[in-house]
Amino acid sequence: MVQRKRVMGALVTATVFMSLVAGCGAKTTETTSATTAPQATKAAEAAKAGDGKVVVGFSQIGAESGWRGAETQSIQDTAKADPTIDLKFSDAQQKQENQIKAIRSFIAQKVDVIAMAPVVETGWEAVLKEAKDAKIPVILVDRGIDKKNEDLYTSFIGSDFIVEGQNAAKAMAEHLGDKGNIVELEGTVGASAATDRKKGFDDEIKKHPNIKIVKSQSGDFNRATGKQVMEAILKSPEGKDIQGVYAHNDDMALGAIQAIEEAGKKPGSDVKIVSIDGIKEAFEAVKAGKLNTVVECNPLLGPQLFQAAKDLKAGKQLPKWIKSNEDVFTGQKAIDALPNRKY
Ligand code: GYE
Repeated sequence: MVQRKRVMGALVTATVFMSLVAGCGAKTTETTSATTAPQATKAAEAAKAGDGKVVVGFSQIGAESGWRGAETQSIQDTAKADPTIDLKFSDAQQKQENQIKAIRSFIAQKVDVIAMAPVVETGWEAVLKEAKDAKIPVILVDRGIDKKNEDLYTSFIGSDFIVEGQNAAKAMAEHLGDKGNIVELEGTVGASAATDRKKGFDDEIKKHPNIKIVKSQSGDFNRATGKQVMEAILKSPEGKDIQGVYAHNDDMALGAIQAIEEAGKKPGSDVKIVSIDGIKEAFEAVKAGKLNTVVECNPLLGPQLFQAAKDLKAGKQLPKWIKSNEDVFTGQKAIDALPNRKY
Protein backbone atom coordinates (compact mmCIF):
# COMPACT_ATOMS: atom_id res chain seq x y z
CA MET A 1 0.00 0.00 0.00
CA VAL A 2 2.76 2.42 0.95
CA GLN A 3 4.57 1.36 -2.16
CA ARG A 4 1.50 1.83 -4.31
CA LYS A 5 1.06 5.34 -2.99
CA ARG A 6 4.64 6.17 -3.83
CA VAL A 7 4.18 4.94 -7.37
CA MET A 8 1.02 7.00 -7.74
CA GLY A 9 2.75 10.07 -6.39
CA ALA A 10 5.12 9.97 -9.31
CA LEU A 11 2.25 9.77 -11.77
CA VAL A 12 0.09 12.59 -10.53
CA THR A 13 -0.63 15.39 -12.96
CA ALA A 14 -3.21 18.03 -12.30
CA THR A 15 -4.74 18.86 -15.62
CA VAL A 16 -6.77 15.82 -16.57
CA PHE A 17 -9.18 15.95 -13.69
CA MET A 18 -9.87 19.65 -14.08
CA SER A 19 -10.92 19.19 -17.68
CA LEU A 20 -13.38 16.52 -16.64
CA VAL A 21 -15.35 18.29 -13.98
CA ALA A 22 -16.51 21.17 -16.15
CA GLY A 23 -19.77 21.11 -18.10
CA CYS A 24 -23.02 19.29 -17.49
CA GLY A 25 -24.61 16.01 -18.49
CA ALA A 26 -22.67 12.77 -18.67
CA LYS A 27 -19.32 13.25 -20.33
CA THR A 28 -17.23 10.54 -21.84
CA THR A 29 -13.62 11.11 -22.70
CA GLU A 30 -10.83 9.09 -24.21
CA THR A 31 -7.81 9.04 -21.94
CA THR A 32 -5.21 7.15 -23.86
CA SER A 33 -3.55 9.11 -26.62
CA ALA A 34 -1.54 7.05 -29.09
CA THR A 35 -3.54 5.10 -31.64
CA THR A 36 -7.00 5.17 -30.10
CA ALA A 37 -9.68 6.49 -32.44
CA PRO A 38 -12.11 8.93 -30.82
CA GLN A 39 -15.22 7.36 -32.30
CA ALA A 40 -16.76 4.53 -30.40
CA THR A 41 -17.12 2.36 -33.46
CA LYS A 42 -13.47 2.65 -34.41
CA ALA A 43 -12.39 1.86 -30.87
CA ALA A 44 -14.65 -1.16 -30.85
CA GLU A 45 -13.19 -2.33 -34.15
CA ALA A 46 -9.67 -1.89 -32.82
CA ALA A 47 -10.55 -3.80 -29.68
CA LYS A 48 -12.12 -6.57 -31.71
CA ALA A 49 -9.16 -6.67 -34.02
CA GLY A 50 -7.11 -7.38 -30.89
CA ASP A 51 -4.59 -4.56 -31.03
CA GLY A 52 -3.42 -5.78 -27.66
CA LYS A 53 -5.05 -3.07 -25.58
CA VAL A 54 -7.36 -3.75 -22.72
CA VAL A 55 -10.38 -1.51 -23.27
CA VAL A 56 -11.93 -0.37 -19.99
CA GLY A 57 -15.07 1.75 -19.71
CA PHE A 58 -15.25 3.50 -16.34
CA SER A 59 -18.38 5.21 -15.08
CA GLN A 60 -17.44 7.72 -12.37
CA ILE A 61 -20.02 9.23 -10.02
CA GLY A 62 -19.01 12.87 -10.31
CA ALA A 63 -16.76 15.31 -8.47
CA GLU A 64 -18.45 15.81 -5.11
CA SER A 65 -15.36 15.60 -2.89
CA GLY A 66 -11.59 15.88 -2.71
CA TRP A 67 -11.50 12.10 -2.34
CA ARG A 68 -13.39 11.61 -5.60
CA GLY A 69 -11.05 14.00 -7.42
CA ALA A 70 -8.08 11.96 -6.20
CA GLU A 71 -9.70 8.73 -7.38
CA THR A 72 -10.45 10.15 -10.81
CA GLN A 73 -6.90 11.39 -11.12
CA SER A 74 -5.45 8.05 -10.07
CA ILE A 75 -7.52 6.23 -12.70
CA GLN A 76 -6.80 8.76 -15.45
CA ASP A 77 -3.06 8.94 -14.72
CA THR A 78 -2.60 5.19 -14.43
CA ALA A 79 -4.33 4.66 -17.79
CA LYS A 80 -2.32 7.41 -19.45
CA ALA A 81 0.96 5.93 -18.30
CA ASP A 82 0.09 2.46 -19.56
CA PRO A 83 0.15 1.98 -23.34
CA THR A 84 -1.70 -1.32 -23.04
CA ILE A 85 -4.79 0.37 -21.58
CA ASP A 86 -7.54 2.19 -23.47
CA LEU A 87 -9.74 4.00 -20.93
CA LYS A 88 -13.16 5.40 -21.73
CA PHE A 89 -14.05 7.69 -18.85
CA SER A 90 -17.58 8.92 -18.21
CA ASP A 91 -18.59 11.42 -15.50
CA ALA A 92 -22.22 10.94 -14.34
CA GLN A 93 -22.51 14.24 -12.48
CA GLN A 94 -24.02 12.42 -9.46
CA LYS A 95 -26.90 10.91 -11.48
CA GLN A 96 -27.57 7.17 -11.58
CA GLU A 97 -29.40 7.52 -14.89
CA ASN A 98 -26.19 8.91 -16.43
CA GLN A 99 -24.24 5.95 -15.08
CA ILE A 100 -26.75 3.55 -16.61
CA LYS A 101 -26.44 5.35 -19.97
CA ALA A 102 -22.65 5.18 -19.80
CA ILE A 103 -22.71 1.44 -19.07
CA ARG A 104 -25.08 0.84 -22.00
CA SER A 105 -22.72 2.79 -24.22
CA PHE A 106 -19.74 0.72 -23.01
CA ILE A 107 -21.70 -2.45 -23.84
CA ALA A 108 -22.44 -1.10 -27.33
CA GLN A 109 -18.75 -0.31 -27.78
CA LYS A 110 -17.86 -3.88 -26.76
CA VAL A 111 -15.28 -2.83 -24.18
CA ASP A 112 -13.29 -5.63 -22.51
CA VAL A 113 -14.18 -4.61 -18.97
CA ILE A 114 -16.76 -2.26 -17.44
CA ALA A 115 -15.76 -0.53 -14.21
CA MET A 116 -18.09 1.62 -12.16
CA ALA A 117 -18.34 3.48 -8.87
CA PRO A 118 -22.06 3.04 -8.19
CA VAL A 119 -23.57 6.22 -6.73
CA VAL A 120 -26.20 4.22 -4.81
CA GLU A 121 -26.56 0.52 -4.00
CA THR A 122 -29.87 -0.28 -5.68
CA GLY A 123 -31.28 -0.08 -9.20
CA TRP A 124 -28.50 -1.77 -11.19
CA GLU A 125 -30.09 -5.13 -11.91
CA ALA A 126 -31.33 -4.51 -15.46
CA VAL A 127 -28.22 -2.84 -16.85
CA LEU A 128 -25.82 -5.28 -15.18
CA LYS A 129 -27.82 -8.17 -16.64
CA GLU A 130 -27.30 -6.58 -20.04
CA ALA A 131 -23.55 -6.50 -19.41
CA LYS A 132 -23.64 -10.12 -18.28
CA ASP A 133 -25.57 -11.16 -21.41
CA ALA A 134 -22.95 -9.35 -23.49
CA LYS A 135 -20.28 -11.33 -21.56
CA ILE A 136 -18.53 -8.17 -20.37
CA PRO A 137 -17.19 -8.47 -16.80
CA VAL A 138 -18.04 -5.66 -14.38
CA ILE A 139 -15.70 -4.42 -11.64
CA LEU A 140 -17.14 -2.25 -8.86
CA VAL A 141 -14.75 0.45 -7.76
CA ASP A 142 -14.94 1.99 -4.26
CA ARG A 143 -18.72 1.66 -3.63
CA GLY A 144 -20.78 -1.51 -3.59
CA ILE A 145 -24.24 -2.64 -4.73
CA ASP A 146 -26.92 -4.61 -2.88
CA LYS A 147 -26.00 -8.14 -1.81
CA LYS A 148 -28.74 -9.84 -3.81
CA ASN A 149 -27.01 -8.78 -7.03
CA GLU A 150 -23.58 -10.14 -6.17
CA ASP A 151 -23.63 -12.48 -9.17
CA LEU A 152 -23.87 -9.45 -11.50
CA TYR A 153 -20.30 -8.26 -10.89
CA THR A 154 -16.92 -9.94 -10.92
CA SER A 155 -15.04 -8.05 -8.21
CA PHE A 156 -15.28 -5.15 -5.82
CA ILE A 157 -12.13 -3.04 -5.32
CA GLY A 158 -12.31 -0.86 -2.23
CA SER A 159 -12.55 -0.32 1.49
CA ASP A 160 -14.39 -1.89 4.36
CA PHE A 161 -16.73 0.99 5.25
CA ILE A 162 -18.09 -0.78 8.32
CA VAL A 163 -14.60 -1.02 9.80
CA GLU A 164 -14.02 2.66 8.94
CA GLY A 165 -17.19 3.57 10.86
CA GLN A 166 -16.13 1.44 13.83
CA ASN A 167 -12.70 3.08 13.90
CA ALA A 168 -14.32 6.51 13.78
CA ALA A 169 -16.54 5.58 16.76
CA LYS A 170 -13.59 4.29 18.81
CA ALA A 171 -11.72 7.54 18.18
CA MET A 172 -14.78 9.64 19.04
CA ALA A 173 -15.34 7.77 22.32
CA GLU A 174 -11.74 8.42 23.27
CA HIS A 175 -11.89 12.13 22.42
CA LEU A 176 -15.06 12.53 24.45
CA GLY A 177 -13.87 10.57 27.46
CA ASP A 178 -16.86 8.29 26.87
CA LYS A 179 -19.50 10.95 27.41
CA GLY A 180 -21.30 13.54 25.27
CA ASN A 181 -23.80 14.45 22.56
CA ILE A 182 -22.80 14.06 18.96
CA VAL A 183 -24.01 14.93 15.48
CA GLU A 184 -23.58 12.54 12.56
CA LEU A 185 -23.22 14.00 9.06
CA GLU A 186 -24.11 11.20 6.68
CA GLY A 187 -23.01 10.75 3.07
CA THR A 188 -25.23 10.45 0.00
CA VAL A 189 -28.49 8.67 0.85
CA GLY A 190 -28.44 5.10 -0.47
CA ALA A 191 -24.67 5.01 -1.09
CA SER A 192 -22.88 1.98 0.35
CA ALA A 193 -20.18 4.27 1.76
CA ALA A 194 -22.86 6.13 3.76
CA THR A 195 -24.96 3.13 4.82
CA ASP A 196 -21.98 1.10 6.05
CA ARG A 197 -20.12 3.99 7.68
CA LYS A 198 -23.31 4.68 9.61
CA LYS A 199 -23.80 1.05 10.57
CA GLY A 200 -20.19 0.59 11.73
CA PHE A 201 -20.23 3.81 13.74
CA ASP A 202 -23.70 3.53 15.29
CA ASP A 203 -23.20 -0.11 16.37
CA GLU A 204 -19.82 0.65 17.92
CA ILE A 205 -20.98 3.82 19.68
CA LYS A 206 -23.82 1.85 21.33
CA LYS A 207 -21.10 0.24 23.46
CA HIS A 208 -20.71 3.68 25.07
CA PRO A 209 -24.08 4.36 26.70
CA ASN A 210 -23.18 7.90 27.76
CA ILE A 211 -22.56 9.00 24.19
CA LYS A 212 -25.72 9.99 22.37
CA ILE A 213 -26.22 10.70 18.66
CA VAL A 214 -28.64 13.63 18.96
CA LYS A 215 -28.94 14.30 15.22
CA SER A 216 -28.02 12.34 12.10
CA GLN A 217 -28.52 13.93 8.70
CA SER A 218 -27.15 13.69 5.15
CA GLY A 219 -24.71 16.31 3.89
CA ASP A 220 -24.42 14.47 0.55
CA PHE A 221 -20.64 13.99 0.82
CA ASN A 222 -19.93 17.61 -0.15
CA ARG A 223 -18.56 20.59 1.71
CA ALA A 224 -21.26 23.19 0.99
CA THR A 225 -24.10 20.89 2.05
CA GLY A 226 -22.13 19.72 5.09
CA LYS A 227 -21.78 23.34 6.17
CA GLN A 228 -25.45 24.17 5.57
CA VAL A 229 -26.68 21.12 7.46
CA MET A 230 -24.34 21.86 10.37
CA GLU A 231 -25.50 25.50 10.50
CA ALA A 232 -29.12 24.38 10.74
CA ILE A 233 -28.30 21.80 13.41
CA LEU A 234 -26.39 24.36 15.50
CA LYS A 235 -29.51 26.55 15.47
CA SER A 236 -31.83 23.68 16.45
CA PRO A 237 -32.56 22.81 20.12
CA GLU A 238 -30.39 19.63 19.89
CA GLY A 239 -27.49 21.63 18.48
CA LYS A 240 -27.14 23.83 21.55
CA ASP A 241 -25.38 21.12 23.54
CA ILE A 242 -23.07 19.06 21.35
CA GLN A 243 -19.53 17.89 22.01
CA GLY A 244 -18.77 15.91 18.86
CA VAL A 245 -19.32 15.70 15.10
CA TYR A 246 -18.77 12.51 13.11
CA ALA A 247 -18.72 13.18 9.36
CA HIS A 248 -18.81 10.34 6.82
CA ASN A 249 -16.21 12.24 4.78
CA ASP A 250 -13.61 14.98 5.20
CA ASP A 251 -15.35 17.51 2.96
CA MET A 252 -18.46 17.54 5.15
CA ALA A 253 -16.24 17.80 8.25
CA LEU A 254 -14.46 20.80 6.73
CA GLY A 255 -17.84 22.41 6.02
CA ALA A 256 -18.97 21.67 9.59
CA ILE A 257 -15.77 23.20 10.98
CA GLN A 258 -16.61 26.48 9.21
CA ALA A 259 -20.18 26.40 10.55
CA ILE A 260 -18.97 25.71 14.10
CA GLU A 261 -16.46 28.57 13.95
CA GLU A 262 -19.08 30.94 12.57
CA ALA A 263 -21.32 29.97 15.49
CA GLY A 264 -18.55 31.11 17.86
CA LYS A 265 -17.38 27.67 19.00
CA LYS A 266 -13.99 26.01 18.68
CA PRO A 267 -13.89 22.92 16.44
CA GLY A 268 -11.30 20.45 17.72
CA SER A 269 -11.75 21.46 21.35
CA ASP A 270 -15.33 22.61 22.18
CA VAL A 271 -16.59 20.19 19.55
CA LYS A 272 -14.45 17.14 18.69
CA ILE A 273 -14.46 16.22 15.01
CA VAL A 274 -13.82 12.80 13.45
CA SER A 275 -14.06 12.16 9.71
CA ILE A 276 -13.21 9.64 7.02
CA ASP A 277 -11.13 9.85 3.78
CA GLY A 278 -7.72 11.35 4.58
CA ILE A 279 -7.45 14.21 2.08
CA LYS A 280 -4.55 16.60 2.66
CA GLU A 281 -6.84 19.41 3.81
CA ALA A 282 -8.14 17.21 6.63
CA PHE A 283 -4.58 16.53 7.80
CA GLU A 284 -3.95 20.29 7.69
CA ALA A 285 -7.05 20.80 9.84
CA VAL A 286 -5.65 18.31 12.38
CA LYS A 287 -2.41 20.28 12.37
CA ALA A 288 -4.40 23.47 12.99
CA GLY A 289 -6.11 21.76 15.95
CA LYS A 290 -9.58 21.91 14.32
CA LEU A 291 -10.07 18.24 13.49
CA ASN A 292 -9.28 15.40 15.87
CA THR A 293 -9.09 12.13 13.91
CA VAL A 294 -8.96 11.23 10.24
CA VAL A 295 -9.85 7.65 9.30
CA GLU A 296 -8.14 6.87 6.03
CA CYS A 297 -9.98 5.57 2.94
CA ASN A 298 -7.73 5.04 -0.03
CA PRO A 299 -8.87 6.61 -3.35
CA LEU A 300 -5.75 5.73 -5.35
CA LEU A 301 -7.38 2.73 -6.95
CA GLY A 302 -6.13 3.14 -10.55
CA PRO A 303 -3.27 0.61 -10.37
CA GLN A 304 -5.47 -2.09 -8.79
CA LEU A 305 -8.28 -1.45 -11.26
CA PHE A 306 -6.17 -1.84 -14.38
CA GLN A 307 -4.27 -4.82 -12.98
CA ALA A 308 -7.63 -6.47 -12.37
CA ALA A 309 -8.80 -5.61 -15.91
CA LYS A 310 -5.64 -7.11 -17.41
CA ASP A 311 -6.01 -10.22 -15.28
CA LEU A 312 -9.59 -10.64 -16.45
CA LYS A 313 -8.61 -10.27 -20.09
CA ALA A 314 -5.89 -12.88 -19.50
CA GLY A 315 -8.59 -15.24 -18.23
CA LYS A 316 -7.51 -15.13 -14.58
CA GLN A 317 -9.92 -15.53 -11.70
CA LEU A 318 -10.21 -12.50 -9.39
CA PRO A 319 -11.10 -12.40 -5.71
CA LYS A 320 -14.64 -11.13 -5.09
CA TRP A 321 -13.29 -8.34 -2.85
CA ILE A 322 -9.92 -6.68 -3.44
CA LYS A 323 -9.53 -4.75 -0.18
CA SER A 324 -7.65 -1.51 0.45
CA ASN A 325 -5.23 -1.18 3.36
CA GLU A 326 -6.00 1.80 5.55
CA ASP A 327 -4.87 3.55 8.72
CA VAL A 328 -6.24 5.91 11.37
CA PHE A 329 -4.55 9.25 12.10
CA THR A 330 -4.88 11.28 15.28
CA GLY A 331 -2.83 14.24 16.57
CA GLN A 332 0.94 14.03 16.06
CA LYS A 333 0.63 10.93 13.87
CA ALA A 334 -1.46 12.99 11.42
CA ILE A 335 0.95 15.92 11.56
CA ASP A 336 3.91 13.63 10.88
CA ALA A 337 2.08 12.00 7.95
CA LEU A 338 1.08 15.30 6.29
CA PRO A 339 4.20 15.87 4.13
CA ASN A 340 3.81 12.44 2.56
CA ARG A 341 0.10 12.52 1.79
CA LYS A 342 -0.55 11.83 -1.87
CA TYR A 343 -4.09 13.19 -2.10
O1 GYE B 1 -15.48 8.75 1.13
C1 GYE B 1 -16.42 10.37 -0.26
C2 GYE B 1 -16.88 10.30 -1.64
O2 GYE B 1 -17.31 6.32 -2.19
C3 GYE B 1 -15.59 5.96 -0.64
O3 GYE B 1 -17.40 8.99 -1.78
C4 GYE B 1 -16.28 6.92 -1.52
C5 GYE B 1 -16.79 8.16 -0.84
C6 GYE B 1 -15.75 9.05 -0.17
O4 GYE B 1 -17.49 11.31 -2.16
O5 GYE B 1 -15.59 11.46 0.01
